[in-house]
Amino acid sequence: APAPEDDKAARAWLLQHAGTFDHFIDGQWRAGASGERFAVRAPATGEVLAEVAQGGAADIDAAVAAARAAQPGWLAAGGAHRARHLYALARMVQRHSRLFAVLEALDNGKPIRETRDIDVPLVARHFLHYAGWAQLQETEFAGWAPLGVIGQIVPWNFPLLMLAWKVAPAIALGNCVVLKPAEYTPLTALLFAQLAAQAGLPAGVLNVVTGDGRTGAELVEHRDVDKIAFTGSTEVGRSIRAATAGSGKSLTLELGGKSPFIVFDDADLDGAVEGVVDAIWFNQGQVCCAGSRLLVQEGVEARFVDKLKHRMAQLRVGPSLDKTIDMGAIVDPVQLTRIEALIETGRREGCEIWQPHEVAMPAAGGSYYPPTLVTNVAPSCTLAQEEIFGPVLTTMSFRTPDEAVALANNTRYGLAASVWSETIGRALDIAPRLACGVVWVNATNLFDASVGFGGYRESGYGREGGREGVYEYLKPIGWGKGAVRDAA
Ligand code: TXE
Repeated sequence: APAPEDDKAARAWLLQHAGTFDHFIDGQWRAGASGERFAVRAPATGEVLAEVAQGGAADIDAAVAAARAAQPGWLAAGGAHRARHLYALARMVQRHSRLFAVLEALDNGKPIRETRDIDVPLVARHFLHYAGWAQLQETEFAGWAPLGVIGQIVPWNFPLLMLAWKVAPAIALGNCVVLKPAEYTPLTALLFAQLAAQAGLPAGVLNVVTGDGRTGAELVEHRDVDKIAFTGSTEVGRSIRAATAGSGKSLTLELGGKSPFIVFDDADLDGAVEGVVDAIWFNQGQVCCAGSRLLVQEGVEARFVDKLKHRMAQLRVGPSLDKTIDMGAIVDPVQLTRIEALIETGRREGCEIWQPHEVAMPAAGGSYYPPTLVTNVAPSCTLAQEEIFGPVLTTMSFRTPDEAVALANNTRYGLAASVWSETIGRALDIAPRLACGVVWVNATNLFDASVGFGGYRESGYGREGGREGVYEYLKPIGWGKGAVRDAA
């Protein structure tokens, strides 16, 4: 087996800071006003990686002031100038891709193969994509102006990628940002901010304030923030919506999901099995659009479930820097407990829980959960309705396409869906009937910076990526010549 990924560079960066991190405000490290810090752990082992500042109102205030002060100059410099900075950020990520990939894997617990091959390349891709839009700003968006200061709150499942989804369009279009990373995984955002400053990004354009939900709430409530962009739980999304109502702040919410994975009897079953692996065991199922509800057409259900169980038995669970693993650790013991509690509820409600005994769990220390298949699921039971956000797949069967659509739409969420059939007409017929923002046909988890991503219903609203993502960071101001510049 190949040796585990070398973590020397990531360890050296942590050591440079003596494992202790301040906020990154106005182009420099700034000690938190309260002096309070919290520990950030590696989910694979439980080891403390760093102590990070717990931000409060004074820190948020300083960061918002820095963003406000920087914004007019950042806008006035023009789209072509901002594009050069975004290209430089993309190159910076590419140059340090190994360091980012290892640090992300350490901090989040996900497999190094995922951070190396998916997260980090997509981060660079987002900055490249929005550099293009920055260059077009004055010609394509003459009647539009940036919003100003943007508060961005991101989750822990794709810490660096969610930073890119939010920061790239915001700063490309002349806004300045205060970013609040998730408390479990703040390290790659701090590294990004530091390297961005070294790559010449002007002070104040991107500020990072670390902390937990209280820090996020301070950012949401700050009077001088023009927009909040949030990705996280539906529950917190709801509280942010209430807190911003009537404040004049713009808001986009990317929240939870319970996405269906629909397999028709004429599907390429082996291909669909690989699709399921990607849909629910990628990032241990901690994915907002995870295909967590398998719906299989009756005639092939038994055969499909057999194939799937066989494949599940081959999955490898292990520490994040092991290059041979398919699944890493759950981000935090709190999340692990949530998953275990939901499974217990499922058992009580009569669901059957299956876990392959062939899959060995790593020795104690980290937070691991095995790949899990749930059968005998009633459409109304907890495991069919609640987002589990773990490596747990529920299965149900359907007879007709209409029944598949009804089952698929029978949740309060509406983020994504995946449809598998060799009859393309059938797949394309049901795709628009699925109440969700993204539908993949004979594929799953395809993301690109050029395509808008987002949900309906309790999965939130607004789109990230592509042209739709541009409009999330602009406001219409009329069509006068030079309107963008006048708005500054
Ligand atoms: O999310 P939170 P948690 C879902 C998933 C998961 C559950 C709980 O089901 O099991 O949420 O995860 C910040 N004002 N998703 O508790 O709390 C917080 O500090 C402002 C789905 O970790 O929503 C972090 O930066 N901000 C999801 C971010 O919100 C607040 C990804 C997300 O944390 C805040 C993550 C407040 N009052 C969890 N409270 C997805 N859709 O991808 C917390 N935060």
